[in-house]
Amino acid sequence: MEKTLNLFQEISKRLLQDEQSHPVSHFIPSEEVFEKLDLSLQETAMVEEDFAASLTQIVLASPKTATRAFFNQLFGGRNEKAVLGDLLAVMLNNSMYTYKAAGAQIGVEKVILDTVCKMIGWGEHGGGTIAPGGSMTNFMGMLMARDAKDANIRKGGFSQKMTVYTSTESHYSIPKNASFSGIGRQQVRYIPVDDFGKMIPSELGKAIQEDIQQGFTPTLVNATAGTTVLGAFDDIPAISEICKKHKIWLHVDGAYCGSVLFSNRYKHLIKGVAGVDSFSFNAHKMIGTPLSCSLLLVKDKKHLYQSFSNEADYLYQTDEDEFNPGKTSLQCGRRNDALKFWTLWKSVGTKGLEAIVDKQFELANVARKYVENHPDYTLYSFENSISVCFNYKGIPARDICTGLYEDSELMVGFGTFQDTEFIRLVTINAQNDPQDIHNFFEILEAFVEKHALAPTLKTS
Ligand code: ABU
Repeated sequence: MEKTLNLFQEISKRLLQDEQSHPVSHFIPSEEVFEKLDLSLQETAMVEEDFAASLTQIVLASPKTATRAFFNQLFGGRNEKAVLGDLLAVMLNNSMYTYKAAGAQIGVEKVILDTVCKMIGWGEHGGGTIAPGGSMTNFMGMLMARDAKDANIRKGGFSQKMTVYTSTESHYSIPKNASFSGIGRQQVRYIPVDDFGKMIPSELGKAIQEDIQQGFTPTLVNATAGTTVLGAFDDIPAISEICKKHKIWLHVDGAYCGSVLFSNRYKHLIKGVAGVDSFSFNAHKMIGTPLSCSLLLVKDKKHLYQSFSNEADYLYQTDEDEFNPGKTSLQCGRRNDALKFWTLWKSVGTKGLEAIVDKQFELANVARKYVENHPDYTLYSFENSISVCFNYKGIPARDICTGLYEDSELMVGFGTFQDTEFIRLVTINAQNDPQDIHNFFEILEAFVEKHALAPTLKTS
């Protein structure tokens, strides 16, 4: 093992050096990946040096998500202490279903979940679990909503047509989950949003009324805390009032920006979260742990047991349910996604997590100001968001983003709102500084000039 750990260290050091000189890996077209890299598997063992060379080559050729040039998705950067926790979780290889198999690690996860529940404002009934991503925590929220509405579904299947409500700007996992849950994609109602990308509560109320009149059973409203494109926050108190009136489960998908919970300055964006039924956020997004670390919190943990528990004599052999979280998870074997969050939280404290969240808004303000102050840019996003959406000189966003990627200059993506496509700069890497944001614009502008990209969009 020692030799292998040395190899790990060697390759990691090479990666860190390479990130300095090449913050974006050399672009390899997908149709050439098997030609350019030694990915094939063979019958016989490899000579150790050849193995090390192959592995190093693949590592250095992979997209670099921790550098100052990665603004492509809703994660980025590399937090040392969180990486340490994740590496140790791999070394330990506990499965998080029983105390017997994971011991102290179950305690680690419980402390995180209990502390977050307290921060939300939930009492002793609050609870949660950690799942492999926001789509999965949204799915679990949907299943709990379904079973809370009709407990017989677990045994007898559906006896009524249930409906789900979510905004047109919400995550694409909602229709997928409606199909997995048996509710059905056709029973998802897409509620229109206002000019800021937030669900319009009055439209939600109307849609629910219409469904009731037509004999449907409204079952779940999914509100979003940080929509994927604009980073908008739905109005939780207004939506909550409607849900209470109609006795509908309210889940808040905070995968992207629910971590504002840690910030005294920005937690007003999820005001009212204590009154919802379930809430999820991804610590691998704003908090900056390695992928994945998606928390699902529920106001009353009895719903987790109702929807996900099953007896299994061969598995649950010691300890109370509370210490056997296999009874509240979707899967059986579950990797330890808690330790990386704990090592980060333990090392920097809750104040440190707050600083991480606040920094991202600070960087977004830098980017937004830059866009506002330069006449060649048009801004499409709003304050209180870490997605800064813009176009430059009327040039199609996809031309710039794809060109920057293929030229190995920057990683940034594009999105659409109200029929306009734009570049979406995500300032989620709290290790960046304002200068990195200015560099981003400098590189983009130089790229446009070098390639003489032509405008085809109307500028406003
Ligand atoms: N949940 C991942 C969203 C990916 C993106 O919008 O970049």
